[in-house]
Amino acid sequence: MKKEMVIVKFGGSLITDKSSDKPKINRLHLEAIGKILNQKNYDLIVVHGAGSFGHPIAKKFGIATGLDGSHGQEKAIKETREQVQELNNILCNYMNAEGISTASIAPSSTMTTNGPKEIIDFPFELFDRALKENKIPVTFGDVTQDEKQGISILSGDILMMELTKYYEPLYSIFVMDHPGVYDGDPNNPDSKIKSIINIETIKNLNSNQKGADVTGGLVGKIECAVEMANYSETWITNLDLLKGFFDKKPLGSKVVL
Ligand code: IP8
Repeated sequence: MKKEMVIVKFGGSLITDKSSDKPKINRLHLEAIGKILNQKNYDLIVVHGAGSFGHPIAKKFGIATGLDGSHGQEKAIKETREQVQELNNILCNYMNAEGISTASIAPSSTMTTNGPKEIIDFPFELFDRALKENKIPVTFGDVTQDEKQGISILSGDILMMELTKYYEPLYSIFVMDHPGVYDGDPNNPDSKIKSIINIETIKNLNSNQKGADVTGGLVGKIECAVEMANYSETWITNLDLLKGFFDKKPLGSKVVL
């Protein structure tokens, strides 16, 4: 019997120390991910963000707004690609250490974009092939060749959206460093996780949880997630709650239309 599918994105704020201006991993979370993903009941696709691998340098050299022709930016593009690839290697190694086979799919060498929100000819065949070989495809936010602006930053959130539209998985899950979206300031102990969120939630987001980064932070994520809710049960949750999804006990903030 064909297995049901789950697509998971690990946010950069979860797998790295996002407050660091240099690449720095969160080893405890990476170890935990390897252990949680070691299950046999579902086909999985993994996407991850960049956190401190990618965002600081991309911001400094204005990579999100396209090529500026400077030598400095050219070097920074190369370095950003190396950093996100390195993070991908690290995550795959933690998964491999648990006996999970992975197939890394780097957007910078397999995808072209038309602006940061549109992928031209998404290479689904690479994902299908990996799944057929019983490997988990692992893709990530990256710097792509871009038809409109020369280069673009393709967020893992856009990858999540395209993969979800195509595969229509049982669950599409954004795993963050918080157990969902708060109804107020995440630093205020009285704030509670909203069990249901929709596009209106964006209007009332607390500025402390918007988390502006080069790809739009939580606002961009919720926009993608609402679109995804047309195709899959879509959630924002944290690592502690992720295990429950594999027992069909989802928890966190459910995204609805
Ligand atoms: O963290 C960003 O991906 P995201 C990728 O998924 C780069 O938005 C290169 C900053």
